[in-house]
Amino acid sequence: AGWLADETPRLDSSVKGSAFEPTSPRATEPVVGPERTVDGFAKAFLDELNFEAGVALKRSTTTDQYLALARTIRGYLMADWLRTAERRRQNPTKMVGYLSAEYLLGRQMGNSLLATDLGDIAEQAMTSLGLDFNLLRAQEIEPGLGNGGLGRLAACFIDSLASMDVPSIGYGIRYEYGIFRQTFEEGRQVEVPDAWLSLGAPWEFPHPDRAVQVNFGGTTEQYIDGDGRTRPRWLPAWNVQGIPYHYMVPGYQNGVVNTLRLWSARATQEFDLEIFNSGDYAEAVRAQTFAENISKVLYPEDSTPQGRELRLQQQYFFVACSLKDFIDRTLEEDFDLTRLDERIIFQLNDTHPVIAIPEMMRLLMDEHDMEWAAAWEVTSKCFAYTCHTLLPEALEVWPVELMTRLLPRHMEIIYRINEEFLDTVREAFPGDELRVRRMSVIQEHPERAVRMANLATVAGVKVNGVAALHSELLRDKLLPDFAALWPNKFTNVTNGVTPRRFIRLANQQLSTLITDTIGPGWETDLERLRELEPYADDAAFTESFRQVKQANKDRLRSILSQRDGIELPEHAMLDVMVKRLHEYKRQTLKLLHIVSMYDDITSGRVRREDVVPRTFVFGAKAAPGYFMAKEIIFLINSVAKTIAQDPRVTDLMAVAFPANYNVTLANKLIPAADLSEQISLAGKEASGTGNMKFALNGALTIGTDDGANVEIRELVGDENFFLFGMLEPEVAALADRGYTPSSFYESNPALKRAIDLLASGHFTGGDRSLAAPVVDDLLYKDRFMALADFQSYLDAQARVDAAYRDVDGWTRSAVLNVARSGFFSSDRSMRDYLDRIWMPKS
Ligand code: GPW
Repeated sequence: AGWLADETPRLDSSVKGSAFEPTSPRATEPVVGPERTVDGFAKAFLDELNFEAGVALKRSTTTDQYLALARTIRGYLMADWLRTAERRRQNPTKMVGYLSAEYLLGRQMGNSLLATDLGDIAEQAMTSLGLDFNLLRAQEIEPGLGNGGLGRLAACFIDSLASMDVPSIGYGIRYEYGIFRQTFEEGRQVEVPDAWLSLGAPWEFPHPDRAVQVNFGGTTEQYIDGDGRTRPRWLPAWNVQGIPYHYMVPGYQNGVVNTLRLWSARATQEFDLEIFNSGDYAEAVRAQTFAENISKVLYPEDSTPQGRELRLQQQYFFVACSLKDFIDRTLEEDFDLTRLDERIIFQLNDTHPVIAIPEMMRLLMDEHDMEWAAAWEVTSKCFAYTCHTLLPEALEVWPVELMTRLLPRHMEIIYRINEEFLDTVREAFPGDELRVRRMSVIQEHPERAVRMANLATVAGVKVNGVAALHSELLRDKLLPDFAALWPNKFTNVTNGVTPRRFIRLANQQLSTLITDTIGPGWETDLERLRELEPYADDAAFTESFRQVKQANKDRLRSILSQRDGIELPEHAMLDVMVKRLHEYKRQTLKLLHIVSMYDDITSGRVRREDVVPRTFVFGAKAAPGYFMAKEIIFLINSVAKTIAQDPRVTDLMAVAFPANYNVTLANKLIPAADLSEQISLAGKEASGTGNMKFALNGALTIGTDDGANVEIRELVGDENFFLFGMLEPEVAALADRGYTPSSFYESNPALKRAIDLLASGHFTGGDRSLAAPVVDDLLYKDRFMALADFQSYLDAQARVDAAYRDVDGWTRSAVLNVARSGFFSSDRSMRDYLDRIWMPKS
């Protein structure tokens, strides 16, 4: 048996002996972590604190203690990590390479404790040392290396891949600054840099020894190679180094620890040499900064790429590092690259990493001597593409001018891919030049640019959308020409979320209730939640279920009080809308409902005793350059403040907008929610994943027939879901007829009252101009048809009120939401990717 071979016993409490025994020769000795006892943990912790950090316990700060605790926990994962890597090396099989510009990981400590099942031991060890475990846990700044749904999906997927022991590796960028921290000043969003590394980075392992060089710019030329063949080559103008940082991705209590490899940019020797030679010290340091800018900051635009040069540099940077890393380090030295597809499938998380396709061609041809046809043969088997949107403004295009300047060789390759592809199109559809133009990888207007989605579709083995409806629209409306050419290329994989983080960690009490009721094991077999169905009518169970919800609400109230100084009423329906601020998601529709309810109460139109008290919670970041989104945030905050100061309504409604919604806050908010708001215009939200988290935590959804809402409703049942709004075909028909929002305003008195009240300045200190940007847009543009869906939304909210008054009926529905949402585990998503894309049987 080799080092750390499979038969090495797993570490568990039965492993005897000190962790700190000198190791015998590494060829035979397993890596042994610290002992799984309270004393063993405390000793390991003190060793970290004293000998690694060089701090005495009684002199140590909370930060010192947090860092030592983190390093102690990761010490317990180390043996499994090394063993997993070695097992994979011994038995090379096809791997999944997940390429994503974003990973919105959330805090690492809780997840690592759950994966190792060390929570109790760690807590007792800290207590035995006189330390406050929860205070230490609260120190962690979550790695916010993503914007929203797309980045969080990547984090859920790598969690599932590890929990299912799928050979896989995640590749991405180690941004020095993640998504900005949101603060409010006078109700307006102000962004603060997210210096998440400033406390130290106990979860990462830098490997400067494994740096990779990445080239940029310059020109290409033809040259005669040793065999007398004319070949192209790239003469780059500058380069940077990529330093890999490894993160552990532990599976759920299964002894597997996968790797997430994030790249950080650093100036190369050449930069340093220039420093030396030029004698211009300041200029040389500037050059260094230039190189390091590449991984400096996450672009905060969600679904609206700005087409910035630095962004393309980031994309190429991490993809070039990753492919080189895989080919040079992961494959055996003599591996035959014409069989590369037997070792890897790269999943492209949207178009951000699509430059990997020409990069793979370049590597195979220019660096590994392959001919075009052979290189294409294998490249076109190594990538699959996931699309996460339908919004035209979200589709990435890169100007040819920029692409040529930054990546001249790649531009040549893209042209050639396109030529051969368009030949195929012309063959299949002779004489159809309009079709050729629509399908071309190069768009001509408004400027010549590379359509990254087309490139991904041409090269990908499969193209998938992220929910059933989305995949259908993707195939039939966004890429119909491609579907006509390659009908079998298109498939669906409905998104999912990890039950480890979003049920076990976020909702411990519900988890305990579930385990007490159906036994353990549901965390990795989430369809087992079905076994809860019979308990929807069980008095004892539903009573406990209600108590759990109330406890989660109480916890949230105390968190919001401490975190934001927000005081919420104890007993009110908790109505939550948390997601990025985007017009298509329609936070304004929610706001119109709130204003309408306020107006009903203050005008006496409804009797106070008929009102179901509600607390509305928003969480949303706006892209810093997205004007309308920021105006909407301001207006929500204005309404919240006015309502809080109006004694006519404070006992019946409250609006809370805690700043800086992130994964950490999501974990506190979602378990407390009664009502989940999923109200995008039908056809615009590709999937949504928050919607799944709420259902799994026993919130009922009010939602449109959009994204994964469709599947949630099918599964939980119509009677346990509040559907409203136009269906996608109705939306399309209305858009074709021509949509005039003002006609809805004119003909609907309730809508008119709500809009007039917003416009009046009532919520903005009497200043009408402050509400005007949002109100005028709604009245005269309303691209996402909020006014058209308003009445239907109001009617659905009335049904929500009625249902909520029936405590037993509501609880029953909530239980059924949990019981019937097991499908939305990201483990199931991974199974679908394996079956339909990565390892298809046929
Ligand atoms: F525009 N999504 C996101 F498609 O969070 F690229 N950021 C993005 O930039 C894009 C999509 C992009 C989201 C979708 O809006 C959401 O519906 C989906 O659930 C999520 O990606 C994961 O698939």
